[in-house]
Amino acid sequence: MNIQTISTRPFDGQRPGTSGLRKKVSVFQQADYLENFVQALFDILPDRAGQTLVLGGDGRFHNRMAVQTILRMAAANGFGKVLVGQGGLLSTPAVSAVIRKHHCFGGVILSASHNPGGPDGDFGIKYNIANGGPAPEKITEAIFARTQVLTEYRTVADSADIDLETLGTRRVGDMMVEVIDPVADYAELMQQLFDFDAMRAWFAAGGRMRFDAMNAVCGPYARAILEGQLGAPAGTVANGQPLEDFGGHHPDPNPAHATDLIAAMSGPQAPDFGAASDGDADRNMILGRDFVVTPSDSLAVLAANATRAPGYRNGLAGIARSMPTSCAADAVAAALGIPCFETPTGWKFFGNLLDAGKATLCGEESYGTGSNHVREKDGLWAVLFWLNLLATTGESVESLVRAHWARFGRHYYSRHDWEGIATEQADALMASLRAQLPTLEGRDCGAGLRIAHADDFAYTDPVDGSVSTRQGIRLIFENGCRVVFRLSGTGTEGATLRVYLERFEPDASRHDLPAQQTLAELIHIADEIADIRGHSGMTAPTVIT
Ligand code: VG1
Ligand code: CO
Repeated sequence: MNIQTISTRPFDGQRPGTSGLRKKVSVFQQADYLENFVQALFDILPDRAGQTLVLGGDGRFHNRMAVQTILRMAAANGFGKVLVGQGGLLSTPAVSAVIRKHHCFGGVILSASHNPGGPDGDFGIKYNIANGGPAPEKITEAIFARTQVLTEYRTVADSADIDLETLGTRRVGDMMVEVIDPVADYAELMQQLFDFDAMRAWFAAGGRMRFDAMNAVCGPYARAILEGQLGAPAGTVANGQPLEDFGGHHPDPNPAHATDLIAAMSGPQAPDFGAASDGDADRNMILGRDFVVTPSDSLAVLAANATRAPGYRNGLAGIARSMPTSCAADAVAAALGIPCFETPTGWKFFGNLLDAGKATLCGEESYGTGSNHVREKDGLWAVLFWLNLLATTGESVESLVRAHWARFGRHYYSRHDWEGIATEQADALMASLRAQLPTLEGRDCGAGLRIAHADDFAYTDPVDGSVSTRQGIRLIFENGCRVVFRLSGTGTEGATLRVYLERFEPDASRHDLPAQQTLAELIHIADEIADIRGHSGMTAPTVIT
């Protein structure tokens, strides 16, 4: 093997955010940019010699080139073998499943998730550890530190691109590369968790579904499982072909970006069940006919009905949710007599709880739901879980959610995103909120809303004791209402302020109100305290979900 050592110099800003390093494609296209990050990663993995790595991405522009680059660097850095998805494709949850099933050392996922793709879009890279989950902060910070002092990287010279299209084994330098079916291991895992016979029967009896894969990586998975194994009619999966630019759309399954699906799910002729997933297939959106399920409610409904799915028949050890996610899951945990953990935003914080057997289901308000079957959130898993519930109860999506509200009360919830704020202005807004914290507790904001508690969320991991601070400003009101402010860690342009709003309504006669109306006072209070309009120079949020 002809190993070549190339000198390089550090790039600024190679610090992974909420979920990996995300930048504009043009940034990643700079000579040595990707190589530096990958070398920094390999450098902090001293035990890598001879190990097996998993590699794949969501198929966005630059995916194929990056796969070839990383294969050459993995060979030059002593890895023994890489399992790479056919065509360079692997969804985020599939990488997690493959790492776990084949006891691999780790995995590299090429994705910027729900961010737009194409030459003018975003690219991203993230590393997952041997448990199949996102690298914890200790590792991402070590990678970043290494990027800042790097002077050279290693690759294999004179190695042509390998064929990623045909399944089978080949070599890059002295390293084995196995091109694997990206769907097989994942589909096998789903069969162990869900009642495939009941779901097959649901379709056979005329149950109708529309799954929008948003021209992202979930298409092949959804087609193989829904249309292939469960007998859903061809065409159930819409936009099932992965495209390098996702057809020019944001592959972001929410009411703002999945407008085609929302339209298709409206009216008496609409299918019974609608769903979508994001760029790397770890997010999900759940819809009934003329009915949208919030992700926080989805987590709570799945938790309350978990024993209906074979994989969860013995019940749940606990539930974990990210801090801004609504407290709907807490109510279920209390009823089940199991713990509910509150973590910072980002799936990496669930890993220890899952590994330790403390939590079985996890969820985030950002359309992320998952369980201990892998160590990532999993879009199609959540969709199959819902389908399993529909098939085994005979209920509709709407009736399941309404029954849930009647039993546990309804947590009205919304997230307002203010995108593209100048970074200094967004930082000033957060600094001002932090400075106000001591004076906020006890403040009467009118409309029966008094702030009982205000803080900057900090988390101590109950398993390894690691502490993460400055995870979002929380205003918790005496009646349980909550407002949370935090800055996004996944964007690539300016700053995005996320404002999370929540109000609990126990009274079943008040479960049919428009969410924005119910939250209007909180929205007003949030704007007043944070002076969002003043800092951003904007008059309204850019995305409301
Ligand atoms: C967002 C979401 C967060 C999620 C993260 C990665 O992060 O809010 O809940 O874990 O994206 O999801 P942020 O920092 O922009 O708020 V994905 O599907 O992009 O891997
Ligand atoms: Co994603």
